[in-house]
Amino acid sequence: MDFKSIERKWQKKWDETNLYKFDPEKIDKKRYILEMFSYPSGARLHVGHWYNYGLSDSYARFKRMQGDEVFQPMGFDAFGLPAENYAIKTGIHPKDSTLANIETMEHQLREMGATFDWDYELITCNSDYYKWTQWLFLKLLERGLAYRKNAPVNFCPNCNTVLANEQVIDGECERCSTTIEKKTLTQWFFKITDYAQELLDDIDGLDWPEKTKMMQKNWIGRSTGGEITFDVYDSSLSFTVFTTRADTLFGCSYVVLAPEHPMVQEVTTPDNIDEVTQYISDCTKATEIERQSTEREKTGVFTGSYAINPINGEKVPIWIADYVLVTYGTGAVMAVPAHDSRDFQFAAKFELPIKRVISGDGKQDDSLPFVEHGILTNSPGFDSLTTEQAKKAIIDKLKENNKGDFKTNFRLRDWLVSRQRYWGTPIPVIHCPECGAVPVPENDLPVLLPYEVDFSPKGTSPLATNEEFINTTCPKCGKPAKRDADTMDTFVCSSWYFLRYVDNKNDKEPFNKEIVDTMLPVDKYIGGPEHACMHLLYARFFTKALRDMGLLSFDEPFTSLVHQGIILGPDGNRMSKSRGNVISPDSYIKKYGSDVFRMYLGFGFAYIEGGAWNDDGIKAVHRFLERVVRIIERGASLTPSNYSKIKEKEKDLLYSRHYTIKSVTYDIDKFQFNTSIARLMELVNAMYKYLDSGEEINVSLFIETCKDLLKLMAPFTPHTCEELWQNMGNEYSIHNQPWPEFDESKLVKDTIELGVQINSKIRAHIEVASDLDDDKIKELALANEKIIEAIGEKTVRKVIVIKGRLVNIVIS
Ligand code: ANZ
Ligand code: ZN
Repeated sequence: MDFKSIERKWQKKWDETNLYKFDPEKIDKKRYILEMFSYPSGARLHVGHWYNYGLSDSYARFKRMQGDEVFQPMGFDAFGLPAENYAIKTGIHPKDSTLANIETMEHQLREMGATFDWDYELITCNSDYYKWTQWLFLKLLERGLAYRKNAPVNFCPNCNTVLANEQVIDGECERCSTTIEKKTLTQWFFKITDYAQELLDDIDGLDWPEKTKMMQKNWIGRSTGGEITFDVYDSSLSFTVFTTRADTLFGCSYVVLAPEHPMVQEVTTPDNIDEVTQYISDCTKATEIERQSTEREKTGVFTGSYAINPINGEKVPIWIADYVLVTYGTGAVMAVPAHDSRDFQFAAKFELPIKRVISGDGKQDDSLPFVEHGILTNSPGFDSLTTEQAKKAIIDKLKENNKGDFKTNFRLRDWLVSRQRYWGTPIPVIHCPECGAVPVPENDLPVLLPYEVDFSPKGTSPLATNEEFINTTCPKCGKPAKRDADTMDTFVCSSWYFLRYVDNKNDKEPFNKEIVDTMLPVDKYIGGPEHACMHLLYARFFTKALRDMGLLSFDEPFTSLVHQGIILGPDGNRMSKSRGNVISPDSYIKKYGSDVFRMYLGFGFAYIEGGAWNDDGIKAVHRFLERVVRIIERGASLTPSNYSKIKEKEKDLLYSRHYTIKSVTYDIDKFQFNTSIARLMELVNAMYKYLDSGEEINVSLFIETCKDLLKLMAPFTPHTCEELWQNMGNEYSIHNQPWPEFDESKLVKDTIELGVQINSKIRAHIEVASDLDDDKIKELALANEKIIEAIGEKTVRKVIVIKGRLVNIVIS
């Protein structure tokens, strides 16, 4: 059979008969299956696309046959840097290149023969979508969840743009590897930190990979401790430190302010001002990650001032050091060198006192900080308390004098959403010299992204160069005003698209509440693990914020999540043009057809793991499909007979059939496509064995087995199975057939094979009736020739039967 030639025919028929249209009437059976938003890149679909979309479509097809009303939409996350960078390089407008790319991608996705319902397509760079992104921005603004502040930002001088912390890898731009600079700009933020606790609490209830849940928890980074206030000696100033180890307060031998701490100038004495100023200007380059590294050589300067330890009145020096971050806690720490590694390194370098206050039961080594919990010592009034007890007792004591309190901190920061770039959703705010930042009235949405813009990088927002766009009037006072020239981070577009899919044509609101409440949460979300901490967290935040605005009534967007693995190049490295290890699916599809290619991707890799590309198995899959074609042809040509008695041989076939149904059903559900396909291959072997046994055939049994085989294969090779199904004379469409059920009673074998071990080493196999009792089994095992020989002169001490598996004979 020419697998390639039947594809178009069936795709057309599926389209014409609306086979995969989602039917909202069957809402009680809905199953929302979603692959993470795809970026319309210029190249043709690569192996990764096929792997992600092809196999998650197989899962969707399986669920459909199980009777679910599957909702599987497709769309494009169409704004973003790559298109803009491409435009800067080639002069081709981002809109033109993006829309062209989308068209090619749509076309190729259709050729895959997937069940996407294109009526629900979304394209985020179209104004009917980004109008609602702007609307949601205004809602967040209204709720105080969007705000503007001056912030030190990561600036890439090459891309000429601000980057999120996550886009900075080892101090370099994730895209172009240029060293990042710090710059202060007024930026828009979303207040995701308001939801830190709930985002953390709800993780445990999600059916997500454990590793991803752990990463997200660490990213949110809750830490409980206390805030302690130190007065500056001989001054009216005071500052507060955050600590998770209040129990070590007696061991504090100096305090540190971050170089950016607002009090630095005030506490620095005239003698020290030059040195401090020099130090601050030197340390603007390091990233936060570098600054916190224990590997890095510690740096710092003394301010000339002292602070008072509130627990014992001791005078301790105030230092400035960049290992303390202004963005975490209070931007100041109490340093306890005896019990903290970074403080220890710092104290060693600057010869500051190291005072031990936690005893480690002799476990400590004086040349190293003791960072574990233990028993307090050198802490008058608190000695012999445990770390846990003292953390509470010391804060309680400080609380009496208003010098401390309990405090929980999160690592999570507010989400910086403004980008000084062109190709994104314009921020719907107008800046008026009189009225300040004024939201664009809802009726004036969308704020259209103008087409004619000079987007070559100049270090300022490209939109500011378009006079017509930027100049407007204030909606409040009517005087001349300017539009916000920034656009939104594209993660904003992808934080709510799963809500828009279900009601994508709504022009009155972003989505209808009743529709989202019945269609969501997404039942199965499939995508790469690289999104663990950004997209997945942002989408969860949006869902919770919109819930609190009354726009929807569930708490979490994605009930169940699966990460697919990555197909690497044949050399085991990530595929990339520069490495020259990119595998294109095109030639394979041309040669074998999309069914063979899809089934091979399912068979050749463990879906969740992925692996290096290797096409050894693709011929085997092709041969397998040809074997299937032949056996179905033979089955269809058998003349029906009256013969229907179930004989021994047929029991084997029945067993194989039901065993395959059971395994495939279980395995596809777990995204274990490779093992599912291996079981299908075994079933086909069993079918040949039966047909070629030379005995009379139970035709109706055989035909039923053929039908089940095709149904079980239909999710992987949809075109081929449709064709063969028709060739057998069955009614259109195989994809509307119910998924086969297995019969547990057929899985009980009359006879079973048991391994016979001597001293735990397998020596022989015996075939016994499956209901034989243990004594008879022992007798048979001991009567086996190989066993008699192996025992030889030795004495049998014990014979143990392990039900259904083996017999172990202990000899000595
Ligand atoms: C005294 C102390 C003694 C500390 C000790 C630790 C061990 P997590 O768990 O990450 O929340 N710290 C607080 N604010 C900081 C900042 N802005 N920059 C750098 N370090 C900061 O860590 C909390 C601990 O990190 C705090 O507890 C503080 O050092 C430090 F034996 O206070 B600790
Ligand atoms: Zn105004």
